[in-house]
Parts: sequence; C-alpha cells; structure tokens
Amino acid sequence: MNKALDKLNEQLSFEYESAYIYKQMEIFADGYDLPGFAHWLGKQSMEEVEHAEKMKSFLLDVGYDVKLLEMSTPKNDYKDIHEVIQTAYEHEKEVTRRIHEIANLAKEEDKRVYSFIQWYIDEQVEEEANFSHLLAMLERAKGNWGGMYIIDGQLASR
Ligand code: OFO
Repeated sequence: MNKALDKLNEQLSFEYESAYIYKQMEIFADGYDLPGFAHWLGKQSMEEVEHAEKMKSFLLDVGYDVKLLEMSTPKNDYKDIHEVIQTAYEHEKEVTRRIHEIANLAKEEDKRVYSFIQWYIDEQVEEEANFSHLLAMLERAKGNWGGMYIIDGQLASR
C-alpha cells in the first residue's frame, strides 16, 4: 500500500472536479452577459483537465491502478460574478492545501511522487494569484458596471 499514490489518485479526480466547477462558473458568466469572464473561466476549466491528465500519465507510468472517484454537483446559484471569483479563489486555496498534504506525505513515502508534485506546488502560487488579482480588481470596481466591463474586456484576451 502506497498512501502517496492513493492521495495523488484522489487529487486526480479533484482536478477534474475543479474543471467541472469552473465549467459551471463559465456557464454562469455567459448567462450573466460577461463573455470575457466566461472565456477566462472556460480556459481555467481546460487547464484543470491538463493538471488531471498529467497526474493520470504519471500514475500510469508508475504502474498504479488509476480509478476515477465520484464528483459533487457544482454550485450554480451564484448571486453575482464577485461571488463566483471569491468561490474560485477559496477553491484554489483548498487545492493548494491538498497539494501540500500530498507533498508532505510523499517526502518520506515516495520520492517519485515528491519530485512530481513540485510542479503543482509552483503552479498553485500562480493559480491563487490569478484569482486574488481578479478579486482585487472586482472589489475596486465595487459592482460598477463600467468597471466590470473593462475587466471583462481584459479577460477576453486570455
Ligand atoms: Fe489544478 O489548480 Fe486550479 O484547481
């Protein structure tokens, strides 16, 4: 039994779950007439699939019996785009916590996992920063639609 590999297998499903959550956020933004946010969140969703795929390939390479786990239904009743981005930021912090947990476990148990997970530790710095910068911009706009559309325009070019 290798707990580090088991945890990584769990995280693989959680990365797909992240993609699912961001896909629902993309749909919300689209329905909320913010195409830039929708585009940006859609790209985020695709990035999560890439994170999951990388884990899948690693687990297969070390001969692990990869199994996908059950996913929760993503929240879809957001009150506004601010709540969407706030929720996403909190989600990324949870992902970071889980990645660090895997690293701590793998440090003693499996050096292959420990080395592999370093990329994700670095990636999470960027992931959290993306959402916290966006959140700061939204907080400054204070729900003013002029400001929100400027941000929306910027996000369209991701
Ligand atoms: Fe995969 O980093 Fe975001 O969730």
